[in-house]
Amino acid sequence: KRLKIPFHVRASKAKNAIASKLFNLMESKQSTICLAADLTKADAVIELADLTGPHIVLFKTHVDILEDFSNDFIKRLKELAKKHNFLIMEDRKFADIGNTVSLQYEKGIYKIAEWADIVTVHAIAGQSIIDGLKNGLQKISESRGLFILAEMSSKGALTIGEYALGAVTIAQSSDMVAGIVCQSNIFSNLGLVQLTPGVKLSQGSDNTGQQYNTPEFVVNSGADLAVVGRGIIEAEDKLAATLEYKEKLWTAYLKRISD
Ligand code: BMP
Repeated sequence: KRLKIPFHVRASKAKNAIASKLFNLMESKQSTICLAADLTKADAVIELADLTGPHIVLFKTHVDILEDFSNDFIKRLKELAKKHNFLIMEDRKFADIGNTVSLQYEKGIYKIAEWADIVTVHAIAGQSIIDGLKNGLQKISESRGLFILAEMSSKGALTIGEYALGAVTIAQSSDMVAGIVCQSNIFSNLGLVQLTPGVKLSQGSDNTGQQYNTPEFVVNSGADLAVVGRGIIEAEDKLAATLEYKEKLWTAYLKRISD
């Protein structure tokens, strides 16, 4: 049923403010792209954000792969997020006990809580990880959201069966959760966003276990937002590639809600 409901209706069902914002952004930009900016130089990430920003809704970072991370990088990225109206997700995949993730979220070099609208979280440690992350937000006044990983895209992933269902239960337990990272239609809550990685124009795999499905396939498997990384960042013309994914994903979404 969730798959048939348009994003603007689901925006009003979301308990998390960031989830609601994502649904509205998808609708207004007619884009369901979460761009995986897996580049290792700050300038290259900034350039990519400026180029693709108007056509994406979520910019996904792995700040720990940057060779020249600085506070200035965050300042520039935040400026572009405002200019082009996209949100920022640090794909940190927190996975420790509450006290540790609270420190990892708020402290250290990256101070993720200060700038990331969204972070990703493994469910392995149980429900208490969400309380830990909440602790890391005591000095933050802006809205924040979490995406809980329920299923991974890689070959042989252990995120199956009971584990995946348990992750969905955890995701539904807190209004801090904006959505679920998964490969299939495993939840029915209208107010949560399904984020699906492993997306390329043709099905296949890379040589380190990543498995790819097409835009149409992932949308029919419940993806609301599709993570595209190398499909765009390794394209000769990154803007043209972004527009092609945007169009294919949006067409599949329109077909999904109308069929
Ligand atoms: P690519 O499209 O280049 O394969 O990139 C996929 C991105 O999504 C990577 O940044 C990876 O960390 C992330 N990801 C994934 O591939 N599978 C998952 O199950 C969860 C992820 O966050």
